[in-house]
Amino acid sequence: MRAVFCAVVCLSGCYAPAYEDCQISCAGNVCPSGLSCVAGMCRSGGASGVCGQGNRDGGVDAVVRDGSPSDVDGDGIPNTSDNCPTKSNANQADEDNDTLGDVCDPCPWSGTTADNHDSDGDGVGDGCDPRPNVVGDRIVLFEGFAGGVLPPGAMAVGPWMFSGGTASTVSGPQSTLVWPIPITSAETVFAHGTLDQVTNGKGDVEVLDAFEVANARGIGCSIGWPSGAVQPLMFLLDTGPNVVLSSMQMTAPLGIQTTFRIDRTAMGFQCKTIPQPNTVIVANGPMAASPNAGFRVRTATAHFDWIAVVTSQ
Ligand SMILES: [Ca+2]
Ligand SMILES: [Ca+2]
Ligand SMILES: [Ca+2]
Repeated sequence: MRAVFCAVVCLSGCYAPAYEDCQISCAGNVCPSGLSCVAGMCRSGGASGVCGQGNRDGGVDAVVRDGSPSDVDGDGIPNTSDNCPTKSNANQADEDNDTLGDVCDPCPWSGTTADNHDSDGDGVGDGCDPRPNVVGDRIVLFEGFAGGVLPPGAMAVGPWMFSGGTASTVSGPQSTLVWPIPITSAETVFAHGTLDQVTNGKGDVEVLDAFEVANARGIGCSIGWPSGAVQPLMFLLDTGPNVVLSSMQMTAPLGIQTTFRIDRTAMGFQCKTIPQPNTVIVANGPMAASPNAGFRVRTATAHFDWIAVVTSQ
């Protein structure tokens, strides 16, 4: 009797997943980064069973995992040294070096205490939450390129290289690297990258949102020298017809690490780049039926450190 009691205490006390496995359905096989579609639900590694049956972890997921008690997420890293003990992350990637692995970090690209604090309790830390006082946001993609290869789920066109925690591409007509994202009422794309060189004075780097792979149409939040531009610009581009929707002059951005942010609500897009011109430009653009987010580089050499997508329900 005592043995049974101890076993129950250990299971309920040792197993407290930060992520529930029966909360997100995966219509279209699209799941947040780090999760995979199993039997219609997005689940972290090691999860099995039917939603709504059993209660091993005491949460609403009620899915039994395959891992042993000493490695509950089954990723090969013992609980005691796993930077995400209840989410499978064999590579232990930790972009911001705050000791929380990317897949369970409430703010994976900034490790300050204030940025990790989650004021509205929706699982997204204030520093990464586009709406830190409105519940309902979710990180559906975070990729820090720790794997050294094309990340799972990403689609690449052109010469991309992955090493040292970056994705880079060399001068060519254009290179794209995109990930499918769920269709929601609004989303925010964050990315960190650098335009290193352009070819013959022309070239740009874009962070894409609402991008359709089939016809290469979407919105680009871009910096550089688009065709015909004399001065460097930060601009919002409709990538299909290659039309600049809104723009602002900036000083030459070559070699400057830049944080990009695109906010979409319905068909309205806002673009901001930091450190410069550090202003918001807005435009209406196309809304994709099968949206992707990612990067595009045209006649330039560039590298990226990470990308994230946060959706709002
Ligand atoms: Ca883990
Ligand atoms: Ca972290
Ligand atoms: Ca939040």
